[in-house]
Order: sequence, then structure tokens, then C-alpha cells
Amino acid sequence: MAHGALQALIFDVDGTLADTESVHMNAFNQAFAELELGWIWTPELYLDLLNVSGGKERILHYWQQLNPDIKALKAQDLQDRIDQIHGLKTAIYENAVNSGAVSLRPGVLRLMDEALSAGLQLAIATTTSPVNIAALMRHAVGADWRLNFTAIGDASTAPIKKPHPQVYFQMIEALKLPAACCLALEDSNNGLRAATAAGLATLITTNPFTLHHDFTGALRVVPDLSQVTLALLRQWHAAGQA
Ligand code: XBP
Ligand code: MG
Repeated sequence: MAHGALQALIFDVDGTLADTESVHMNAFNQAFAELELGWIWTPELYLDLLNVSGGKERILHYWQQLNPDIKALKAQDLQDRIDQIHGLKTAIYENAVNSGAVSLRPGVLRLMDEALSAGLQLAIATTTSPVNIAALMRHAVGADWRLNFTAIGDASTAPIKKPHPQVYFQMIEALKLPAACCLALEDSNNGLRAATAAGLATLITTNPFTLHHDFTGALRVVPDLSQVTLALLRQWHAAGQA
């Protein structure tokens, strides 16, 4: 890996900025119920389904497992139905976030403030939809939240979901920095693989949905950011390049 001083932090959203996955799961279930699909995603099943990143991709995967005959449906009809289910799920999720169902994880805001004050750039690299990021950040930071970020990569910019590195390559390009000067913050194996495939050192903060994942290759694995200062990040980042 090329050498470089730390100049940017790239944050994943779900599971990293906030513990959102149980709220996502409830929103999926509420959408399934409203559309009378008879589908219920239990926490055990959802743990497994999280291996497929992206809500639309997750629905397709589940549907294919449940009913292999859906391949007989016209591709456009299948996509329209998935878009409809996911659109309803997204509206339900956004409402839940707007009413305060999730807050940022410990240390996240403090580390962002520290980084901005020290002149680092911030970016977001996620598989989720832009409305979900906006709802979360507006609620946590306020209407001007977007000003803190140089760039945002999400489901609207990167159609190929993690573990593919597309969203991270987009952010590295937008930051106009070498990958060696950026650090990714992730919570999952898919996220770690996406970030490392883009050449990024990656700090993992675990959560109950990802504690069992393989984090081989991560710069460090910590329970959350409460003890992680910018000075410590710089130290870990530099040591990772040695
Ligand atoms: C999170 C995801 C997302 C959410 C659901 O991955 O996989 O799909 O579970 O959000 P990451 P959407 O944290 O790596 O971005 O339904 O909006 O996709
Ligand atoms: Mg995540």
C-alpha cells in the first residue's frame, strides 16, 4: 500500500453511523404486511439475509429462495414489483427515522467534528437510499448536515452493491485523494471487502448483527467509536502503512 497522511474519513451508514438494521427489518416486515405478502423476516432470518447488501437485492434473494418459479416472471414485472415493495419499505423506514427511531452510535459525531476541525474531508459510502441518509443525518445533525460532507455515494450513485468496491472507488475519486490518504469506517464483512478492494485501510466498529463476521484484513476492530480519537486513528493508519 502506498504511503500517505490521513486526509479523509469515509463512513458507511447502516450499522456504522447508527444501529439501523432492526429498524430496516421492521420496515421490510411492515411493507410485506401492508402488501399482504405473508412474508415475515425474523431476526434470525434477517441475520442471514444481511449477507446480501441492498434492500432490493435482499428482497429478490429471499423471493427466489421462497419460490424459484419467479424466474418465469418477465424481468420487468419482477423489477416493478420489487421496486414497489422497496419503495413502501423506504417510506416506512424514513418515517421511523424522522420520528427518532435511531440515533448516531457513540463517538460518531465527536470523531466527525474532530476530523473536520483538523481539516480532514468526510464522505459517505453506503448501499442504502439517499432519503434514508438524509433522514438520519437531518435528525442527528440538523438541516445543514450535508455541508460537512465532500461527497456521498449511495444506492443512487453505485448500483453495484458491496462487497463490490464501486461506491468506494467513486468516493476516492470525488475526494481527489489517493486511497492511501483515506480511511473507511465499516461494520460488516461486505463493507470491509468493498473498502479493502478499493485499497482503503478500514476500521471496523461491530454491532450485534455483524459481531460474528470475518474481519480479517481490517486495520482494527473495535466495539464502537467512543474511545477512538483522531490522534489514535492517525496512529493506527500510519502503523497500517508501515
Ligand atoms: C446496509 C444494507 C442496506 C440496509 C437496507 O449495508 O445492506 O441494504 O440493510 O437499506 P451497508 P436499503 O451498511 O454496507 O451500506 O433497503 O435502503 O437498501
Ligand atoms: Mg453497514
